[in-house]
Amino acid sequence: TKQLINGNTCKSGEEDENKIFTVAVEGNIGSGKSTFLKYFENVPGVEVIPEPVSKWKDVNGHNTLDLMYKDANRWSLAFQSYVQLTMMGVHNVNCGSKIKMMERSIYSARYCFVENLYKGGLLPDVDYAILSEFYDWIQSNENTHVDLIVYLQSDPLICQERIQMRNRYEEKKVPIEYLQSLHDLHEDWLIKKNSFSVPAPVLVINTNAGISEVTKKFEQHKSQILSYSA
Ligand code: DGT
Repeated sequence: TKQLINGNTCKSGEEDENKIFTVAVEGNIGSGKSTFLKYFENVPGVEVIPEPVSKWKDVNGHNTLDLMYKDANRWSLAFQSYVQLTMMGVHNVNCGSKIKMMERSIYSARYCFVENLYKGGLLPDVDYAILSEFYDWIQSNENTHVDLIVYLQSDPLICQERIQMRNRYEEKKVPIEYLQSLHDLHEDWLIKKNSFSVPAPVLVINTNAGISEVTKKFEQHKSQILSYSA
């Protein structure tokens, strides 16, 4: 067994690593990634690896997610360095299942979140340069291969409503401008394809509707997603 970044363990070694089909689920905050992953958690042959948010909230007793939201200027470099480290860990997990589904990836951390902080003036030039060099090193030396990106596309106003409803205290003050800008960065990257390289084919699922309709859409896309890995 292998220790996962989220504290769970999973089998490794018996399956040929190359046969694992990796799906990265991308989308804005509140776009429905957790609902998507919850749906696929019970599908045979799929291993879901959640985003390491719980680690970000407890780095030796420090809640770095909260620190970042409270004072991004001060804490973005520390937070994004840790996100990059933990995401690299998730990319490296080699599960016994045929399909590995991960929430976000090292790509969206760099292309959407780091970029957003930098463009918003919350990440100084030098911190941006360090994170970028660290990211480039990982790309050259580590395996962060992804076979498919599922992009959950959602209106930023709807994301905001969902964030308000779930009421995570760290996210209480996330402004609509932040969500709009993150949305635009996802769209530039995955739809317009005019910003950063896209590491895998993209399947777009619109998640503006309510939970039951969105779950139906996930159901409809299930066989398509499973067939990609066949
Ligand atoms: P969902 O299920 O689509 O509503 O997704 P969430 O909100 O459970 O998950 P996600 O990935 O959108 O984000 C969890 C929190 O962590 C959220 O407050 C945004 C934040 N976050 C995730 N990745 C990064 C990152 O690389 N940088 C920054 N600054 N924040 C991040």
